Amino acid sequence: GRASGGTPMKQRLLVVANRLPVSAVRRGEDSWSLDISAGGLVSALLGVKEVDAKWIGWAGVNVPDEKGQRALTEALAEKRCIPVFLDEEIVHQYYNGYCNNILWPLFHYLGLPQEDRLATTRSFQSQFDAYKRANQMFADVVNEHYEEGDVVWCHDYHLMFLPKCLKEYNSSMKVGWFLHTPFPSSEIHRTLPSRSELLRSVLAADLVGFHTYDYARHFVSACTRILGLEGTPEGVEDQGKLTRVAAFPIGIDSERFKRALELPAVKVHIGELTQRFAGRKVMLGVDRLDMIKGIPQKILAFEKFLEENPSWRDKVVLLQIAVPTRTDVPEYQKLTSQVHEIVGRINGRFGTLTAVPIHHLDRSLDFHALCALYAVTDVALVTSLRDGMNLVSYEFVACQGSKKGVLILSEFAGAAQSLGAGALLVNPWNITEVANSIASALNMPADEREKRFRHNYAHVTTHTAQDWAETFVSELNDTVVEAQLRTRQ
Ligand code: ADQ
Repeated sequence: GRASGGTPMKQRLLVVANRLPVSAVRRGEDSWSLDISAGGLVSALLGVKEVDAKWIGWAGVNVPDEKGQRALTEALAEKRCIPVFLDEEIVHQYYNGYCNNILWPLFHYLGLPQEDRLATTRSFQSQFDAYKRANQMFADVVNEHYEEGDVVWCHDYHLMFLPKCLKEYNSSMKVGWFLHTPFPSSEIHRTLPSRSELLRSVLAADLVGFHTYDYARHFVSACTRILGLEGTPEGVEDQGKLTRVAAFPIGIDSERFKRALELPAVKVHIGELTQRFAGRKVMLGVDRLDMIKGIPQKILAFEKFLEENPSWRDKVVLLQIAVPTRTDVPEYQKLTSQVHEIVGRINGRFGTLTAVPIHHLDRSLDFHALCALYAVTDVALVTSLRDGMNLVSYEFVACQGSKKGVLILSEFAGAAQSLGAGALLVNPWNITEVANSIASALNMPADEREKRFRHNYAHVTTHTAQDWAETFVSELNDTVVEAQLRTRQ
């Protein structure tokens, strides 16, 4: 469209995700302080010049009173954010329950919850009902703010029911859905009691996107085998209606990392770290503390490496930075103590009075500290058991301009498809293989490191988050136009 002045109007994009990219803290009855988190998705969309993006999602806080809701809505409006208010009960059932306890483990091949089967199957239905109710609440807010011509981009496994709700409101709405996790083999998806309803709802979208071609293929197989629909090279067809399915591998804003490394404060920090670990090679792990990241397996592999390579014991250090997430879920608490126990045992076994082999931190680092750490690292260890993409591997590569360190990467991370030729790929379940890869990485000659780095660096700097967002949005526009042409024929 065009504004009255004749200047082209930007297309409006409504980005719908479970969480808004802000953290909100209540300061008084009607005052809020907001902190925008500059995560990947935010910087990706800031970079897309042709669209005017607004965010719709949950602010992560319970606001039971109307006055507080009004004040938060106003404060968020300045940040181009629109809140969806979810009460505690629905957060418990929808977010902690259906999303994090059922879909997240299932999509990462960890299966459905096994303990207390009866209780699980009984609560399963109520959790799925809450999931649908929550998705409907997101749809209500989208519908309220939707204007003709807007593009609506739904994100992730929290909102698989959303495309259907949106199309029920308005069948001409342009709706895209993107999954940030893997989509598992259809044999895994088949075990989900609500398997068909979720697939049908996602198929209501015009465009469905995944990180890799394999995930897209799994999704199409699930639709053909479970729903009996027809898979075509373009996507999935249901009675003449095509849902386009494709791979859109995400990237990072690599320039932001390069710029950070030029800052005086970051350079000082790099100098300090270099001095602190002088004479030792630095190995690094940065993960959310989640089962899927394979943190215990990684640390056990490092132990095996120390065991078999005594000459390396005082020449290498592993820094494992693990941000706690979902801390109210018992499984995550168990994982934390398990990791602490293993780290303690290994430090007791191989530490000396002046040095320990593993530094484990249970917290997140600010962006500049993270960049400095990436820059001084000799070997990064990404050993996810499953991971949609894994951006840590990209961020590490973006910061290695001078060091040209080695990336050890799980073959079960989506990033293995893009960085596989430059990384040392491993099966994270095979502790011996990972230990051997650590030895190869530490002993790798400079020319081979350089060659591998060049490959990865070229990829990370040319496949950015901005390209990803632009490609998805323009493909969504094209898909809708093609569909209109087809129906007119
Ligand atoms: P995540 O599972 O969160 O994302 P990842 O892609 O690695 O995994 O992104 C994590 C982000 O958090 C990175 O930007 C990283 O810098 C940051 N981070 C992690 N630990 C940190 C720490 N200790 N301190 C500071 N920052 C930390 C999901 C999917 C992925 C997919 C992304 C994007 O699980 O597979 O790549 O979405 O689609």
